[in-house]
Amino acid sequence: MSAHKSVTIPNMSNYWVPFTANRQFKAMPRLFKAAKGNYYTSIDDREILDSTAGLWCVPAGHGRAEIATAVGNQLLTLDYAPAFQSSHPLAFEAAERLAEYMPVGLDRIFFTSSGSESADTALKIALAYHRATGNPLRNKLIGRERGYHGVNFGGIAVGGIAGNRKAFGNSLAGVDHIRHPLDIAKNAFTKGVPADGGIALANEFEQRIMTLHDPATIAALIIEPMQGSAGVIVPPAAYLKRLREICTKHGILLIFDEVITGFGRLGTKFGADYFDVIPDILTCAKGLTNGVVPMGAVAVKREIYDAFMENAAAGAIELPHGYTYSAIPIACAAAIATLNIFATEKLEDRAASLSAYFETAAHSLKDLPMVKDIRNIGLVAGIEFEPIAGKPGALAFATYLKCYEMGMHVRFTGDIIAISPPLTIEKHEIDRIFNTLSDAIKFIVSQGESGLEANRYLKNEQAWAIHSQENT
Ligand code: PXG
Repeated sequence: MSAHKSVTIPNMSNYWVPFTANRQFKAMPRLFKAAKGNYYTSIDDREILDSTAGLWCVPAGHGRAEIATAVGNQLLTLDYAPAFQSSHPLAFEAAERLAEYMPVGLDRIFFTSSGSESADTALKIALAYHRATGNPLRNKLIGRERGYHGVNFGGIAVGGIAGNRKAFGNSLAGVDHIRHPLDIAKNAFTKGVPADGGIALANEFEQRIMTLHDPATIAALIIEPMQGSAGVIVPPAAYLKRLREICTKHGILLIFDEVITGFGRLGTKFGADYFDVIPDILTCAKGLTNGVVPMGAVAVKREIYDAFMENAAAGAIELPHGYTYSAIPIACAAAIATLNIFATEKLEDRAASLSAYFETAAHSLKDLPMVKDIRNIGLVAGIEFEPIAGKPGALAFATYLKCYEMGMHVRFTGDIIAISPPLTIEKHEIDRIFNTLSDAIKFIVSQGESGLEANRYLKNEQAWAIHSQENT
């Protein structure tokens, strides 16, 4: 078996892998060594279909030469310019281009290096805005159950994923959460946006949360238009519009976290465009550079920016906030190249035109055993399993491993599989995604208890190599 000998597994002792069960992973790692288009190559030379666009961040597909060239040239021209008190022309160009891409009115751009930094930046801007405009008592932040706004302290405070919060102490004070809109009992297997219940659910913000807090003390409401990380939660019709009305009525800033929904995922530029609701502040990251250079952005309405400019003393720093890597030249080069690709290839339109086909393919899994719900919008689908008593997440994890063994990368969270391919995906690849997933689920369920044992999926050459070498 000479092919096995060519697989070299690195020493895995030192790297602490994020959001991963490290001991389990290091016993059976999934390592990629190359990527092109909609495919990865695994370290044991297998082609792996990328049904998740990396971590939702590679909308234009892998290995885009336009971006690589722009970044490479930029590195050799101006590698770094101090981000505070000086800058470089490409930062302004990237902001101008992004402003043009944003929903109308959101044309003042603050750059960060990630979605987490964007969330915390947006929350800080909201608090500082109210202070700058003479309302310092507006200092409470409202998030949503099952919301994900990254991993920094502000983001986990307003975020609503219990597992991401409870290990980290007391979090921020003055934070509360509205309910999430997932209602499987009523809406299981809904195709696209659920029709009913949106207004009543949005009204709860006013009727329940505000009565607890006094609306005049609330600075901002932060939500994802579609909740991604917590398992593809599609809001019911009219819900976001009603939330917008309520926020406007009470002077509360509405923040859309579009780290996942931005850059064509729903078949529109942003979720704001899909739902025809314009927030006061919009955050993004991931697809902004096609995932290849860390970069996030916070777009704010011009009035918000102007309020900072008008209310600070002459010569004063209007917003004491920023990062060493805010708008670094290579990130700006990558963002501009990515926006060029979107403009040329109209990837949002491509996603929109594929979404009906994708929806039908996703819902073809409806009658599989253990499948409890299927949700979809644009080029996103969530497949939720019946929970297995005492083994939360085990079926989704086994499905993920089986898919990997079968040559496909999916995401799992709890008992949910999330599919979000590059927007460059082809119809035959959409077929392959859901056929593979269907085969994987059928196989695992047919195996009963033993189908859930992670070790049994160690069947590839990479696994052979791991077990035939000594780890330090
Ligand atoms: N906001 C939202 C809505 C996100 O989805 C972040 C903020 C944080 O971004 P950074 O760049 O700091 O990671 C995210 C990130 C998944 C998955 O598979 C989702 C994210 C990241 C990794 C995996 O659900 N979302």
